[in-house]
Amino acid sequence: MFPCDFAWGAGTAAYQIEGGWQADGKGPSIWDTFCHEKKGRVFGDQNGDVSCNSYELWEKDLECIQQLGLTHYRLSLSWARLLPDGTTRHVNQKGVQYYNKVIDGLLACNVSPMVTLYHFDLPQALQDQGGWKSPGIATLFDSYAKFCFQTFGDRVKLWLTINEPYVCAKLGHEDGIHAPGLKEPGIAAYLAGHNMLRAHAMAWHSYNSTYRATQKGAVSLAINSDWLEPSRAEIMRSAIDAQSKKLGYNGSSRLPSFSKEEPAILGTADFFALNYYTSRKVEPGGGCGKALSMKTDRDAAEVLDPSWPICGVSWLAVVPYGLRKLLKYIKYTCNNPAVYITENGFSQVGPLQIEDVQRSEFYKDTVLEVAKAIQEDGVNVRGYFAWSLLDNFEWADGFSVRFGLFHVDFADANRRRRMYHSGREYAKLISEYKTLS
Ligand code: PNW
Repeated sequence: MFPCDFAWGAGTAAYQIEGGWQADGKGPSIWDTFCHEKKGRVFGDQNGDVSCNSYELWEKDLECIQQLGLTHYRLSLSWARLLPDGTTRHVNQKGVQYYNKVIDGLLACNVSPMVTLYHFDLPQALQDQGGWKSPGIATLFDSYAKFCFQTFGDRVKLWLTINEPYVCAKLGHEDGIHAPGLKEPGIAAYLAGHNMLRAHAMAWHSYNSTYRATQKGAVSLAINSDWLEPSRAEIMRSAIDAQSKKLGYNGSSRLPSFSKEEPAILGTADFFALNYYTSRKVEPGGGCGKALSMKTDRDAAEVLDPSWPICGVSWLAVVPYGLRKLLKYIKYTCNNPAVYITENGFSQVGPLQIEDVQRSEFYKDTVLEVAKAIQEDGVNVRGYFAWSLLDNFEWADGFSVRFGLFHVDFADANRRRRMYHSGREYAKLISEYKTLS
């Protein structure tokens, strides 16, 4: 049912699991600052200072990966661990050694790494110069990317430049609930998003021209998308321009155009990397009149179908069939690309349940939808990565929301990892499908 080289994976991100926030010369990132600077931003004023302590316990993570029988593991690099001030002027060799150990450890167990260069944790030194709002960030990101391709690209063949530019732009620059905590509605998120796409494209071109021939890998960026069922068409460019006109703004000063740069931006993805969690019904309306904001520009309301069960966090309605519909949509609108589902998961809140039957059912149902997308719809799905390998620091929700296939005891000095029932279920699915294919 699945191609024999299908990637069966699970994912994590540096700030969410590593800890070691000041270890061995690492520089501060915007998430260190965001958590430490002010109370009331993160559930229980928690932070990722130690988290799963994967900086020291990475071998334990390798054991978890092997217990699941994964063929692939998605991890992210901490930019500030490698380049403490964000630039290649100073390289932290201890950081390089750490990721070398992890990557070599994975390969020794026959597990292929998929590496994300940026998963929400900008070096604070670069935020101090304007961060993603500043056009110069694209060149700095490109230097960082080239450094990583040069250093790890002999062994890493699947790269993601930026994780979820939308979430980073909107939650970090419009809503202010993620680092860097900016609340500049209708302005900063578009600029940040624009610059993230420029940064991604520059890094892709660097890989394409300098590293592809020898390293033979593939580079993309991870796009999060819900499955939305629209009741009318909406184009971002024209919607923002129309709204700007109404409010007396110049549209392209809010959403910059790529016109001059377009040839350099288009086509800079070697595969489609999709993070899928949930679905929504969409109705017209939902703007807030005169206020400048993404919500007003969009003027569409997202509603939950009452028949969809909500799991853990309020935004996460469980709709496995939405993934199949979205995959089919991607096949037809994006010219049948190779697709990796780089994140998909189901969270748990409240009292710990190791026998998490509901989450086990979720993985079974979802993997079946992926199988149907491949078999019946002919979508070129190349891999599936569960989010997440471990319970970890779930951003503004701290440790109150658990996405792991393994439970992590954050009260235990050794951060004991224990497989959930859903972990066993996922391992079973992988081994069954592997024998079938
Ligand atoms: C993704 N939302 O982020 C991230 O890539 C992961 O780091 C994170 O742990 C995972 O999803 C689970 O949340 C999201 O509010 C953060 O809609 C927020 C949202 C969606 C995705």
